[in-house]
Amino acid sequence: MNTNKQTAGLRLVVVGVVLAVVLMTTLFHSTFAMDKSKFENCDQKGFCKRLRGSKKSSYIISSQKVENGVFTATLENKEEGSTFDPLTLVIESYENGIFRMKIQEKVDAGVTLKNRYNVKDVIVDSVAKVPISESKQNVLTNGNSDLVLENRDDGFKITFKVNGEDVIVFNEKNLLVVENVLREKNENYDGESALGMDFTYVGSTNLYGLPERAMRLSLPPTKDADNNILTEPYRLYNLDIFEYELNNPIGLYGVIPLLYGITSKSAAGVFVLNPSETFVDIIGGSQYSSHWISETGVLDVFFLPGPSPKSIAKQMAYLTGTAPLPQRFSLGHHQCRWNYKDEEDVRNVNQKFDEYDIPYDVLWLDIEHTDGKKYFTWDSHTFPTPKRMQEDLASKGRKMVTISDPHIKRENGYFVHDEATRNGYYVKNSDGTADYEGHCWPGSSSWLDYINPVVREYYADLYSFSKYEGSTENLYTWIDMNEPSVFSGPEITMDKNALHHGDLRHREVHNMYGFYQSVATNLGHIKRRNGEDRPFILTRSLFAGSQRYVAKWTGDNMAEWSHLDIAQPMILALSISGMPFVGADVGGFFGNPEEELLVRWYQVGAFYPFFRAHAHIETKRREPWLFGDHNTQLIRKAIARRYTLLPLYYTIAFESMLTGEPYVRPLFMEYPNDATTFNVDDSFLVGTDLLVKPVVQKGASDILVYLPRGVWYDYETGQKFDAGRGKNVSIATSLDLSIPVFQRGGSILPTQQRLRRSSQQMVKDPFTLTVALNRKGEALGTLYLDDGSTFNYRNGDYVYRQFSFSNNELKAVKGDISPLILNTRSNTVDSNQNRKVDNIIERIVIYGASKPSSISLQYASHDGVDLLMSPEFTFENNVLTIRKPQIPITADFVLKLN
Ligand code: MIG
Repeated sequence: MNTNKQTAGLRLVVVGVVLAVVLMTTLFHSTFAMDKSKFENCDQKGFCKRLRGSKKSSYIISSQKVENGVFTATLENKEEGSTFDPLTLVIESYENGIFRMKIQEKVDAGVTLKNRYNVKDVIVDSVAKVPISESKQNVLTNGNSDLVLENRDDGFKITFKVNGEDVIVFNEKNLLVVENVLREKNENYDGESALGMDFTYVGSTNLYGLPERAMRLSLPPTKDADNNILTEPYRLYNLDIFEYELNNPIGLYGVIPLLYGITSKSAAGVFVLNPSETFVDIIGGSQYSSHWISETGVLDVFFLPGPSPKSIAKQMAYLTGTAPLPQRFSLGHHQCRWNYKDEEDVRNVNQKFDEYDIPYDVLWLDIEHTDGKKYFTWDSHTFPTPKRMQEDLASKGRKMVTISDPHIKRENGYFVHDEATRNGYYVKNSDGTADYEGHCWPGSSSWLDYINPVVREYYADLYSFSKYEGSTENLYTWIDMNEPSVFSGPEITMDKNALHHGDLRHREVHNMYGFYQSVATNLGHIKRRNGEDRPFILTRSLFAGSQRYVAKWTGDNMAEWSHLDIAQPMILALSISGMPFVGADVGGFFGNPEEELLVRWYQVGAFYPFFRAHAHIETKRREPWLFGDHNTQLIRKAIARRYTLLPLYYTIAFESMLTGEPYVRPLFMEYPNDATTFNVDDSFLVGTDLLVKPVVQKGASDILVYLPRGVWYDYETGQKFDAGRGKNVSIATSLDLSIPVFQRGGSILPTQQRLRRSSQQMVKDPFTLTVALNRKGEALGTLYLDDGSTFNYRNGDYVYRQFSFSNNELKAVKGDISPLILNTRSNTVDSNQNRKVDNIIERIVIYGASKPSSISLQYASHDGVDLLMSPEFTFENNVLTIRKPQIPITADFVLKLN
């Protein structure tokens, strides 16, 4: 053997490795860019290219009639010999002033329409139709809102009117196209079945919705008023985009096809029920329009009348359901990483949290915990005793989550693969002759066809304790890669011609694949304990309606300040579109955050509805104690803040289940008459009462915060800010001061101030009420309590308290849930509360009161004895603190400032 050659070879290898490392580091750090060559744009898609051009129709409405409360008509193209075939228009109506419009090919007697796919399982059963009548000629009304039909010279338009004002015009631009699936292919027509339509948002230049993408909340136009192209259209196609780019209209993992516009007088929108690939142009000008182009499916549109952004949220929830009350622990702090290596690692991390006295509720295991990426198995070397591991966590009141992806390893002997193969549960290839195969984490894989209800039942049963060996009641689930992500597929997803149950092509249901995995996983969690406890599932992909089954996070962000910044509008876009339980990876998934960024991220993340730290497998370890004592303390403080606010988050989540309002929301949702709020997406409200201003800039020493009208108080110090009719204030900030958080004057917040290891250990802790008075000296608040995990609240096993302050008196009474209930047909909560709890109120803090000379407190004790006392208080820096009133939380009381 020639040693020289060997050394030379070795040297070459070394040089090669060094080069590769340098190259990878530069790639990793400087470009961090998505690989655009992998993804297609509108021009590369036949249907989008055809319809994005100025293809205009000139349909007019004919043979219209209202029968049995339903409007039908024919749309005929005015041009003779037109390639636009006649269409059928059907309009129905639901409660709350919602209209639904469907347009399809007109079918002559004797001809059957090749079925276009009508979406199932998104619209809830509890919706109720309202008959339409014609109030005047060409005016359809549902008693709440109107549609005005008009035939112009160049085509029809339909104007949606709310409170007598025009809000949305359908087909103003004559972009209606329904490519006729009945027609033969010829040189002009390739037999596709694309849909096009346009909506004009009267008087609005602020359009919101269309998640998910890494964009600001108020969506900028993609075309100018003269139809010149500015950017790619917004894309609605669930994709796993590696290292996604900011401010790119391409769609990420999830889709909710809602787009609404607001003015200072109104809000109105459209929800387009179509899960096929869709592009949306926003056309600029003095009022914006949207042009929707879908590859296939049914043209099926819901007109939402608003008239406020909050009522749009409620109308979406009315149609697609609200998010159920989550497990209380899931509102706590989650610790994740790709990957905790083994049981020893888990034990250590768990123990360190206790050592550093940092609360957390859930430890997460990523794909490496499995045996060769075979989900529902464990790597027997690294995780030999998974039950014991979970029980160990449970002994501290903590839970575990494991990941379960929808790709199934094609390995004989792997029970899931064997069963799926035997029973035909996989998605099929395009000619239906074999199971669809692709490449993913485990290598060669196939995908369960969740569109099939039988497969959903099967998959649900995989979560049973007997099938999922090593799982316990304390184990919950994370579903990832469910766009679906297929490494070898076109645009990293499934072949559009792959065949699903019911002869559906993948293109027809693409955006609902993750939705159906969510449905099945949720069902599995319900079934495994016969409905004893509430599921907790996190998903990456979603569609409208997913909020009924899962929580959602925003996927693979980066450890960069710009990603900390964009997380707010991303979370808000999902929140206003019906998905309230959302969060972004704290710390940033790719890359290594500098210490300041990490601390800032915890300070904001502690206010996300879903609060989880996560990191890529190639990043440095970043548990909170690895950045020096001081930073550990700052992170601990941020997390502790979340835990003190858990009663508030839990109360908001309960109310959201009934009202359909999001957990966190943009300022414009609460202050829709203040046009300054329309472009504010770098701060947010928790419920209605906390205004959070993230610090997303390195080295910031002060920061401008827009406070809407009224009075606000620094949440920590009680310092008062009179915002008049709304103004910017400059606030000092530093890592030590944390981020600015304000409490709204007029609110009462329930908190628990004792720091514990996990949420479960706070159950018996006493409460602090923080009362912040408005200009009139008034305030309102609520508190919801239950066992934190079961469905027993349905039978009244809960406590819902209402607190109010006026005329120098703070009163507590039983809360009334009835005004919260969005739809009585879907309400499952008994209004009679019968839960017994022993918690007390240990402190009441009042912002905005003057110093009283004395305080009297009156309430009935447990055994009905009327108690009268004068609790101690202090008054410092304009903050009144009532010490140890020790009132039972369920007692009605009156506390009077004399
Ligand atoms: O392609 O399971 O977004 O959170 O850690 C990567 C490994 C697959 C993507 C998820 C991320 C998770 C990772 N997964």
